[in-house]
Amino acid sequence: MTDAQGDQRAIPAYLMRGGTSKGLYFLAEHLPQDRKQRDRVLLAAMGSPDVRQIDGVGGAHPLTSKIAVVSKSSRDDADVDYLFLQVAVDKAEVSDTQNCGNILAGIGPFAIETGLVAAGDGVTDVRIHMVNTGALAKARVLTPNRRVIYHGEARIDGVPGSHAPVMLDFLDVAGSSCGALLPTGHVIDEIDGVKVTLIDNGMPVVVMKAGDMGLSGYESPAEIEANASVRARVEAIRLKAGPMMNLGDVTRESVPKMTLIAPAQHGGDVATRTFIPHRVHEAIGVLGAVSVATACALKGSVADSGLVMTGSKTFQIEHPTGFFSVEMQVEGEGKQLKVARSALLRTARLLMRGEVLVDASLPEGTPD
Ligand code: NQM
Repeated sequence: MTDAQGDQRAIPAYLMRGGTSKGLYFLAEHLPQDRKQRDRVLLAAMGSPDVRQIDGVGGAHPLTSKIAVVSKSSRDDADVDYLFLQVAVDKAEVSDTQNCGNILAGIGPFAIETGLVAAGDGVTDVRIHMVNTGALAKARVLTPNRRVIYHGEARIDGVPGSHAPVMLDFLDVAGSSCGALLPTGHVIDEIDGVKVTLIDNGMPVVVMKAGDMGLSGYESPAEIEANASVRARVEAIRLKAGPMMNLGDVTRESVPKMTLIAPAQHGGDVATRTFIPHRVHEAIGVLGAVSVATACALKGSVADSGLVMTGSKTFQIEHPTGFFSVEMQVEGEGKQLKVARSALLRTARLLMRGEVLVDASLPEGTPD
């Protein structure tokens, strides 16, 4: 139940960093079930639409304007259901078309903190049903003395300092948005004269060479965002890729993501700059990195690493603020490539817990 505080409504919420993103985490029962009403509440909580999100808790960037809605799972093979919602910053839009592996990193700790999952002594595995795509993930959370800890020695690029590790394992994310790992059935397609690999290993991504856009691929996100002609060409390719990837008209959608690749500069496997899809990521999304790593393992793709993949390999994806490591286990090659598993390390931290306040005229939550 949510409480009215004078003319404001107080809704229990946690503010958490998940990987390199940040957002509000809610128990589903504290939000209206009706989608339109829920979205009105979330827009108000984040302060959208407004480029500064000044009247809400959003951070004025897509990476800090994110929502997790969590409940006990309806599935036998999962502990919790996690619905991810992207709240647009400058538009009154809330989208459930994409998943988010960064916010996913906070789901295990949140589920334990809120009592949805009982903490084990030492380590707790939380099985997460990712409602947006129907896929499953497993998060391994450190729980010495049956308490979540956040401090530790794990470092991820894009986040200062070190924290407790959250290991994420994906078993069945291939084709989870587009119906197939290679939605067009091809390893390479051509759009507007540019060779692209259209791939979905948990996130629909268009992989293409930065050189084909007239870029080195080592520019900063700000430099790329300032280049109006590159932005327009990338967006034109994205709009054509959407229907080819079984995503329909993607004009108002946050997928597919657009990853420009270049030869690795710092000893990794590939350098990346990723449009998500209009701002350029300061790093790279989690499932976005998994999809790019898969393209690297895919013989004949635009990102083909030239390595003969047998069993498992850890791919080092370079991005504007460092590296993203993805451990992949694959079988077969080219169009026959099958992904057995992908795993990676994230960290998360509970930043604040309490109530987020919205206008009391906005709808109330609906307890089960
Ligand atoms: O790809 C940004 C992020 C993401 C998504 C985006 C993500 C993922 O960094 O799984 O994590 O691509 O919108 O949070």
